[in-house]
Amino acid sequence: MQSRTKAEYSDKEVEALINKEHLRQLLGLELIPSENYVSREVLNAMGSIFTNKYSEGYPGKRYYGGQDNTDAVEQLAIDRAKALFRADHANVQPHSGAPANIAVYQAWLEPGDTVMAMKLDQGGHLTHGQPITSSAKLYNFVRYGMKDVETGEIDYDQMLVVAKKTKPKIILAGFSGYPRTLDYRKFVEIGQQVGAILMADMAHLAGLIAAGELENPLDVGFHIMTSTTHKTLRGPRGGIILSMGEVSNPLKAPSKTINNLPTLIDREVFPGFQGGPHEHTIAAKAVAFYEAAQPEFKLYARQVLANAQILAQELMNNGFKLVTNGTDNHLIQIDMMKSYKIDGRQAQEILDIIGLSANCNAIPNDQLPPYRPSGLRIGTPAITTRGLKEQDMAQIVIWMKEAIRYRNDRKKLNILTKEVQDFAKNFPLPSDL
Ligand code: DSN
Repeated sequence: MQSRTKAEYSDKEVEALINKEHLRQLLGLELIPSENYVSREVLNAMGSIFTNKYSEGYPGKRYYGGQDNTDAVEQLAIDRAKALFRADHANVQPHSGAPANIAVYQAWLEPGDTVMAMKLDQGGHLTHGQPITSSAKLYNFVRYGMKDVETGEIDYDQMLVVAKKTKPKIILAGFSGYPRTLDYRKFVEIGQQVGAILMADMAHLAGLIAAGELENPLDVGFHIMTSTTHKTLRGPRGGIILSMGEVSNPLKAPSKTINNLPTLIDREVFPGFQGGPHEHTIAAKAVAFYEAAQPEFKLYARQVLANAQILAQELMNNGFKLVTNGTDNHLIQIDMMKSYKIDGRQAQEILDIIGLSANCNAIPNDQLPPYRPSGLRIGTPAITTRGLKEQDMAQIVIWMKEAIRYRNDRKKLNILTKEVQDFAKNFPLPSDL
């Protein structure tokens, strides 16, 4: 298929690589749960001439001239994000999820303060205090985790015990690898008992929350929600910070109160942590927020969840051992060692050969190292955008199983690759439509 967004470049090397990547995306199926395919409108806004403009500051309070249009587009993104997530304030400038999380930590914490976050092998993200990160060097991270790895239920009693002992300033709900539902109300209760603010990192779930298919932590007492904009939300690569409280002039330092969180965060994003915002990305975020508010997006989110249910069931029917034995959201963690006695990286590489893209991931109590862990993480946001439905999930599992079984048989892998390509071609990339 010819790409509608295909451009001619005098730089033939870059042109060739873009075309090859287009073909890889078109002929394969994206199962990485943090990835998605954007619309042509999002892609065009990203490639718009807003990229030419510097706009340090916030709408109406910039340090450079010529800001009529950047002000308007950023304000549009802010207003749409607030409406979508029922937040008092939105900062749409973070370049991605990691800067968004760091800006929140810096807005509220002093060096040495404690943050309570999910155990990293149970789904917590790098920016939730992985020892090698800058945040872990500045702040003290303590952990909560599952009571039972077979169900994924969080041990809230133990969480309260640890919170009372360690007095965290922030309790963080969120993950990049946990397939179950968090009880946000229990987080709020614990936070209230120990005087912590409640922060949700909803990078993975934001689109499903925007669509009203999953609960919004801000509706039940959370103070802050960070997210990337490119996962289930299906926007450009970027970040946002939503918060509750009063919005005041970011040029004046406010006192450190919960009510002032929006302003504390604004000041920490700029000038605290970032310089010029990327207004072309902010324009694309505005488009994505518009798209996420449409009725079709609700149907999309529903289908993501329905596909994940069937995919999980098909995997289990075919001998794959899933962490927590299923999923409540869009992502699935497979224990590849228990399933087929290969590690997650081997599985990822085998699937890559036939055009199924997945990623290896640590699983609870993993005995293997992070670069070669036992788990394989897959999910349904991207394939659902391509148009795959419940009836297609069984076929994906058959390809996965066959690829693993015939991993040393090049001829068989070639046949599987052709099958995946012939199938995938029927589901164009949305930016090609
Ligand atoms: N890299 C993202 C993910 O795959 O979940 C998290 O930032």
